[in-house]
Amino acid sequence: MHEIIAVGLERRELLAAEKAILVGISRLEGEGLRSMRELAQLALSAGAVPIDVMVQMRRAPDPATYLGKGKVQELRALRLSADAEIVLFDAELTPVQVGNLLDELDCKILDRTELILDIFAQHATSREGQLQVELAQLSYLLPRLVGKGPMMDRIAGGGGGGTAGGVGVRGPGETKLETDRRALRAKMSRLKGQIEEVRRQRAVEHRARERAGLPLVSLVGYTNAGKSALLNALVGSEEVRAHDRLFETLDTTIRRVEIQGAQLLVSDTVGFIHNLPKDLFSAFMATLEQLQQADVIIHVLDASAPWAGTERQASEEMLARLGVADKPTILVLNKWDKIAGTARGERILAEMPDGLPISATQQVGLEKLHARIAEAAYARLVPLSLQLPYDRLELLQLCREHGRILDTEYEEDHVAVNVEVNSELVARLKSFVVAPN
Ligand SMILES: Nc1nc2c(ncn2[C@@H]2O[C@H](COP(=O)(O)OP(=O)(O)OP(=O)(O)O)[C@@H](O)[C@H]2O)c(=O)[nH]1
Ligand SMILES: [Mg+2]
Repeated sequence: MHEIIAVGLERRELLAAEKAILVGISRLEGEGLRSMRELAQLALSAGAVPIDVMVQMRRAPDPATYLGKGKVQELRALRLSADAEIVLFDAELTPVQVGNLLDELDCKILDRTELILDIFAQHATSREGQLQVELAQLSYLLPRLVGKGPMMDRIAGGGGGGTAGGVGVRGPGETKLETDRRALRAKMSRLKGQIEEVRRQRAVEHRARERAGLPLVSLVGYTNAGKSALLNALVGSEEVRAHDRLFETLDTTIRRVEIQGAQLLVSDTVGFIHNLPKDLFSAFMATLEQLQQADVIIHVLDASAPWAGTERQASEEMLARLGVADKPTILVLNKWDKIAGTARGERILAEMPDGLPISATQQVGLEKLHARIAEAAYARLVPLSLQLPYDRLELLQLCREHGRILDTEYEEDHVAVNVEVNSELVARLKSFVVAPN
């Protein structure tokens, strides 16, 4: 646990953070390790410090109390002696379980979905992102509004954003008063209307981009894999926040990049996670829809993660659900600097021979990646040899915008160029094409 604490939070945040106990169940010895470790990372990303872990071996959760009765008493004692402010459950709890656990533990409790929702609420910066998160929070809350009062108190109050009040209180504002489901539904449909409005706006921007006719390369992958770091490496700047926290990026960023003499667009998107809560999936479907426009997908994998194979699989499942599994995809094995020359590195290479080892932060392997990107992005371009008269040089600019220029030679009465361009441009250039000899 110490290792995770050390990387996750800065000292200032550490001092202010709430102390959390993590709780899960597991069917086999050691089986829950990956999941509990991820829960610890989620806790840190939300601003809580995990101080203890309790995993009970059992086949299925207890319908009334999630853990068995005796274990709940043990948890209560642990909570008191460790002076923890919050208990985090590695599951989606039912309203009944929540009610009983609140009675027993007498402290704030959150389940995995609420924790993820809380991180999203903290990290959403765009108007659309904030609206989507609020909608997802309300969708999660609505079916849970049955009888038990505390559910409301757990999510209501913070009014969005900020750190006041601690983990799990950045719920939608006002809900405390709106104790009736009808009011919630009305609020949800208002939110949907607002989201529609923002999306219409974005569609306009999108068309503007399409007019530029540049190929779009989209970075996707598990949260914390290094997508934003790779975007920065490709752009050659530090524009996008890359941070060792889950769901650092929520809003899509698109940057123009020049790769091997060609202009293209690269987009960074929200990361994937195992068992993404259903409500968040539909909320972020919209943000991820732009993947359908991608010409090339770069699947960024943290090859140094102990569960890299599982993370790869989770991401591939997401890509399939989004209907983009058939697009040309480049698998990059990122953070290679951490495992180069190790047995694990060898194993990953053997398991994923299609993967390209790189390090986004150490700038290793990027040239090979450039070549792969250019190859994939320009597979659909048509090669032409042209002779352009000096009074038609504006066509060069057009070729640059809708393809790439391979070489140019300035002759006495014309410029001889070899280009690769979008098929739509071929007709306009027809009269300048030189027959290949
Ligand atoms: N050692 C090493 N660390 C890396 C590399 N690439 C990224 N990182 C680190 O991994 C962490 C996560 O990187 P991000 O770029 O924020 O990851 P992301 O995929 O954008 O994550 P989300 O936005 O949360 O989905 C940061 O602390 C990066 O500095 C790499 O090649 N090597
Ligand atoms: Mg990111």
